[in-house]
Amino acid sequence: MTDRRRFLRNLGLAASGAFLAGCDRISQSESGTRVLESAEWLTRRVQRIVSPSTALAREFTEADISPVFRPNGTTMPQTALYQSLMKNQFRDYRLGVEGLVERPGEFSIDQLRALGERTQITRHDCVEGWSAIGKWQGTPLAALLAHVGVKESARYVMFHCFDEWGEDTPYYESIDITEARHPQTLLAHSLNGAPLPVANGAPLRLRVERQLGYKHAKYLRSIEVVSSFEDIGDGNGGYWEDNGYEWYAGI
Ligand SMILES: Nc1nc2c(c(=O)[nH]1)N[C@H]1C(S)=C(S)[C@@H](COP(=O)(O)O)O[C@H]1N2
Ligand SMILES: [Mo]
Repeated sequence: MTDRRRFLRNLGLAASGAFLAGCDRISQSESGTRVLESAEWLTRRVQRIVSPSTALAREFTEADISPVFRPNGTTMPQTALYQSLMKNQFRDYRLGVEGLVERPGEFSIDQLRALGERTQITRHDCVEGWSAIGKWQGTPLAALLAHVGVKESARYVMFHCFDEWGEDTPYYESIDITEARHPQTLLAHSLNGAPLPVANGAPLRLRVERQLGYKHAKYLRSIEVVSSFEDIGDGNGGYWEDNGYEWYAGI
């Protein structure tokens, strides 16, 4: 853990401790959860102050690339739609773009590539305690958002995935608009110079380099620009968030 992360964590704990000490009854109630969430929100605000929203995640060299980029979570989506796209080498794949945008639409990988391209060698950190360094190539999400035109009321970008965890529960994730426009936030189509392997999220996945692995949604089906994610899934902004993980997973 870096000193900065430790500092932020302590600050988060101190803040929630201060709230809870004075509000024992609230901590037992439903609004107690909200107090804890506000501490997480505070951590994010402080992290933004300590490291500005434009700070880049560290980038590495070709020599640092891990021989194997370990796949994790879903490695082969079982849904009929995904299976049929895969049989055709994803030639019919289109990313849906919807929600609070001026020009919603569907984009092939080639259309996305025409909007812009970035390559970056970064380290992926999973909460389960492993890391891997890989070279990612893709379209900056900022370029796609500029192309479709984001409406004033937009606050978050949701990522809807092809794979399901349990019946009718697709994996999903979300980030805020600032993170979405960060230069290293990519819709990646390639890993280490080759099209994404299925195990790592083919044909398109998110890279959001300043956050933990579970934020990097694989198997992207569509993205949706929203003002709130209260009504999506269980309302916590992501599949793992609905199962207790933090929404802001800064490294
Ligand atoms: N759609 C989808 N995205 C996902 C997951 C998943 O199961 N499904 N797992 C997450 C987790 S916990 C991690 S660590 C990374 C793993 O990416 P990798 O398979 O390329 O290593 O993907 C993330 N994105
Ligand atoms: Mo992970």
